Amino acid sequence: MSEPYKAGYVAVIGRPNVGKSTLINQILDQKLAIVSHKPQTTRHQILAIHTTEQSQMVFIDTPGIHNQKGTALNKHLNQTAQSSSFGVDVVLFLVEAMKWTDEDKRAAKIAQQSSAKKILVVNKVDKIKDKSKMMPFVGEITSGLTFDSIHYISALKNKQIEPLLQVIHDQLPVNEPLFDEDQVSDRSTRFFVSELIREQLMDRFHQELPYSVTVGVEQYEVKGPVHHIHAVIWVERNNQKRIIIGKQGEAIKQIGIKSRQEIQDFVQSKVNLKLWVKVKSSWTDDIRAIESLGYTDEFAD
Ligand SMILES: Nc1nc2c(ncn2[C@@H]2O[C@H](COP(=O)(O)OP(=O)(O)OP(=O)(O)O)[C@@H](O)[C@H]2O)c(=O)[nH]1
Ligand SMILES: [Mg+2]
Repeated sequence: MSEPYKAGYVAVIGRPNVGKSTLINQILDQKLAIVSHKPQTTRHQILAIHTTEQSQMVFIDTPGIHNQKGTALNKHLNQTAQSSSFGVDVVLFLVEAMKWTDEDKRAAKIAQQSSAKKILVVNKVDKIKDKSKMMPFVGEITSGLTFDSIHYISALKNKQIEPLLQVIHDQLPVNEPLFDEDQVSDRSTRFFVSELIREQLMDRFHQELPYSVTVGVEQYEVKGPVHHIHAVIWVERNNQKRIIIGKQGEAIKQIGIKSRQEIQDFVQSKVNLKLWVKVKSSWTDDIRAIESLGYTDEFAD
């Protein structure tokens, strides 16, 4: 007799930069969640749906849990991460091998409050030469905490992911699939396009630009084999706009080229991308900004 089908929600939580999004992309074998070396890359909760013959795992990628106070955005990020650990079947609590910070402790506390099955996932083990140090490390961080199992993986190098998936499978309830089997996310293509552009911005300007930079897709048209996309990069000040545009538009040009490549990979079609940079507070110069800064990266082979 075949095993009954299983399906459920799996929240992936941990402090910024531990590799949550990298792990989810690796499991789905698709770049759904943007990744960067800078903490607090993920800003939105994203569902990533992994469907096989045996089960459907609905992963929830969350913003890293952090200790920074202040802005509404920061508070919102923590709340998003926290709320996603409730009402799920499994919590994957990610830590980085040999690193245990106050932010990890905070995230651990949130993980522990969930009534779900809890799996401790020690990521980035590829960075550790002397693996014998790992046992005492895990002993230290788990004191006072309870986990249903512990796994050592390298999300980046795709190591030990299969055994982890097996354990997640074991913990899921017997259930019909929750989503269509060909659906990979709850987010629209527009959303992913804006995220891929934001990833390029984070990559290039991680020192200069604040987290408040956002990207909006204003127009998305599929004409024949080509996707025509207009997107706006929103900044708060004119000097930020100047940075993104760069000398003679060189910076925005590079952002456009790289973003277009990423978007083409994602939509599996040719893309014609137009980018604009706009300052949120000065609506008045928008029209002129559009005209003077409009940049077309013509699709080339
Ligand atoms: N060496 C190594 N690096 C990794 C591994 N997993 C992730 N990284 C790197 O760690 C950095 C952060 O990865 P992300 O997946 O963006 O981390 P995150 O937990 O989603 O971060 P936030 O979205 O900011 O909370 C990136 O530079 C990844 O390439 C791993 O297994 N080994
Ligand atoms: Mg992330």
